[in-house]
Amino acid sequence: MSCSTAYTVCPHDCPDTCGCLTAVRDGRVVAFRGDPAHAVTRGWLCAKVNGYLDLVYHPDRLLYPLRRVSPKNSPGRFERITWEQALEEIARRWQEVISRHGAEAILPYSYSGTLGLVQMAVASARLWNRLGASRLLRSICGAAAEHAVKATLGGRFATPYEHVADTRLCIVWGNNPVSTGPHFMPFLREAQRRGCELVVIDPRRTRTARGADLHVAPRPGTDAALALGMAHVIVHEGLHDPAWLAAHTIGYEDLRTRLDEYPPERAAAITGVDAPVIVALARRYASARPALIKMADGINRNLNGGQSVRAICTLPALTGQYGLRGGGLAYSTSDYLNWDSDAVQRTAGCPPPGRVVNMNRLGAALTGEASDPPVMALYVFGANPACIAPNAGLIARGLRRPDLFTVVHELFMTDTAMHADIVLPATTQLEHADLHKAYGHALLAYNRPAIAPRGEARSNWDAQRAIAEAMSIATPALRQDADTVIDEVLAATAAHNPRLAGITPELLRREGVVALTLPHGGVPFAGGHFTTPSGRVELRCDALETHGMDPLPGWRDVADAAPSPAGCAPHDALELVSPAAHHFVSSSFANRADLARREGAPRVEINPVDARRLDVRTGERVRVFNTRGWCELRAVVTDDVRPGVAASPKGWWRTAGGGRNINWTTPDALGDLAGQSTFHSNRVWIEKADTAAPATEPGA
Ligand SMILES: Nc1nc2c(c(=O)[nH]1)N[C@H]1C(S)=C(S)[C@@H](COP(=O)(O)OP(=O)(O)OC[C@H]3O[C@@H](n4cnc5c(=O)[nH]c(N)nc54)[C@H](O)[C@@H]3O)O[C@H]1N2
Ligand SMILES: Nc1nc2c(c(=O)[nH]1)N[C@H]1C(S)=C(S)[C@@H](COP(=O)(O)OP(=O)(O)OC[C@H]3O[C@@H](n4cnc5c(=O)[nH]c(N)nc54)[C@H](O)[C@@H]3O)O[C@H]1N2
Ligand SMILES: [Mo]
Repeated sequence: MSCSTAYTVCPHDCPDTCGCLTAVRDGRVVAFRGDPAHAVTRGWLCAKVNGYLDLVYHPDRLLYPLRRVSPKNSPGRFERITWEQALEEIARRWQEVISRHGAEAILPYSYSGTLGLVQMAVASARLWNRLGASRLLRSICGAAAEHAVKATLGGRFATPYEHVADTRLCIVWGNNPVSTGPHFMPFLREAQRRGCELVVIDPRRTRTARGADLHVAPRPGTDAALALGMAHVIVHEGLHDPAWLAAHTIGYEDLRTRLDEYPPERAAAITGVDAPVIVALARRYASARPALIKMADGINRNLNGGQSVRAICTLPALTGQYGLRGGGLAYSTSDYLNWDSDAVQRTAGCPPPGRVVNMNRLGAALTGEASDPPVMALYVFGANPACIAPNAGLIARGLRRPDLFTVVHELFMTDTAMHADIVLPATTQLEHADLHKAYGHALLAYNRPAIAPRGEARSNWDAQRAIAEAMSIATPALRQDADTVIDEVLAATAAHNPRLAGITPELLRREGVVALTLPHGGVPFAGGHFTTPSGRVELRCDALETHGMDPLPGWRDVADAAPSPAGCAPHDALELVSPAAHHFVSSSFANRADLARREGAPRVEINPVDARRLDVRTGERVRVFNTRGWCELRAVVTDDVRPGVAASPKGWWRTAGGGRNINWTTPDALGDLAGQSTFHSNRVWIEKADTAAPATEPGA
């Protein structure tokens, strides 16, 4: 009998990036738990990952390569093949595509099944650069917020969770950490015990909002007006910090002029939040020190997302709160450590970079928007676009193209894998090596493979190396194993990032988790230092003009531009947000029976006022639709959403909802900055499901 414990890291898309201890006996994992010594995990795991072994040993795991034996526009039926057969077919089909259409006709599509350096970052880069394939614009999640924060502050640096105990007022703005970053919560609760007030700004009463002193529910996409309304009050009542503004910002005079457009009454009319609430919140925020604004990416997934974030970023500047321990802005820690791009990409000797395809336009790209050349081969890994990407009905239509050669590398037969020509089995995190930085904290952790790959599963990187070999690509960058990649990228990054001082591969492999070295005890922007071109907070940011954006924060009256369906009045539409489900991560885990049971049937929440008008009661089946598509869901009548707004959590596979899910309705229009997805700028109509289905929509 052999026993051992491996240090592993939760690879999922979550700011917490937990450290885990994995006990193995005779080649099988017998215990999996949170690392008690990890400063954020502190010994406990969330509802989803606590049962991670149910995912690793799930009876539905794909264990062998499969080849499609049914036509593309019919339900997928597959036969088992060997890796040699799969690799031979992929190499042959890609060579054909390259010789007829060029390498840009190959599109790799991946996102956040794992966030590791090797299995995500390097696996999304090297092979595709070498081929000269199309490049994917990775804009489905937080592109606009990222750009807005970088333009305004210079980088994503955030107040550490540990400092939140000192916070006196916390505004959680369009973020639901009870579900989406649960390890933040004990730190916030500690602050609340010490008297910190909690305000949650969200169109929906979330689990986080339930624990708040004040829940403010604006209409989706109006946060810029709310923030500028608060800024108006702060400046007009002299609650701002002129000395700090003079020393550390540019564009304050211009911003002040802009604020004239946002008196509380106008902000109220735009947001649907009463003017006295805006005034009181502004006064409260400006008088609390330290005050922290905590946000994530949910707030940016609409047509105004970039400007919403820009406007919010002005508030800690107006009150001089950047650089204050426990104050300022907690968005993301991503820019403490950016992997050396050359070491990740290894573009030397590669063909010219391929064209860029915005991942939010996948359905459009597959059905004609990408025409020169058309997309003829798709390689999907660590992503489930047929379920979780916008306008999913159009994606399904594209995936049904008989002339499209689709390879999906997956753990499970997902909605996307069902459309594949070749399915390759992937390893879970316990079966491969990787290195993980985090976006919620500044700890770096090494994931040691705890067990051998199940069946014939291979990691993303191993599968791609095998494809390179099958294509006779001999470049050394595609020969290295995962640990060699880690060592090389770490060394190249350490050469120019002092935060890695003293952190060696040996240390990481020995300790599992190591803290980056941050100056000023980890207080971001201490001393008022910003890494923008001006070295200051750019309240006015001229660089944004090159993105076609107003250099000053502002609100635009824009909405889902899709026409109303025949017979539907525009004023009967509801604005639908589709936020995170508590028990899934995007569509990951939604096939675990225990978690699906706890999350309940796919649902849409509507306010009693709208429910009366629609004659709908809790538990009834309703059809949610617009001109993009429709799906059927269970109605939940609740005042958790404001009148005129509906909410349907993301993540259920279409098999759970009669062949479709909420993404059959979500828009593939792009936001105001960085090609951002706009899931929450979604106008839908709702009716009881016993009437006939609408006849025309792309996914039909
Ligand atoms: N349990 C769980 N955890 C997750 C995920 C998951 O799916 N499930 N997903 C992971 C991923 S990929 C990400 S990016 C993060 C996201 O983390 P969050 O941003 O916290 O998650 P979301 O639920 O997408 O959005 C947060 C809130 O924004 C609200 N919202 C939507 N539109 C607006 C708006 O216009 N204004 C305001 N003020 N609020 C708005 C929604 O109602 C929602 O409650 O979470 C990660 N963690
Ligand atoms: N309606 C709506 N839709 C949304 C959002 C929203 O707010 N509303 N949010 C969007 C956001 S924020 C995001 S980040 C995206 C996420 O979109 P995706 O990144 O597509 O996320 P998942 O649905 O979790 O799909 C990840 C897949 O990777 C697989 N996987 C896990 N580990 C591995 C591995 O090591 N190798 C391989 N090959 N596969 C693996 C999992 O089984 C899973 O099927 O969803 C977006 N979708
Ligand atoms: Mo995300």
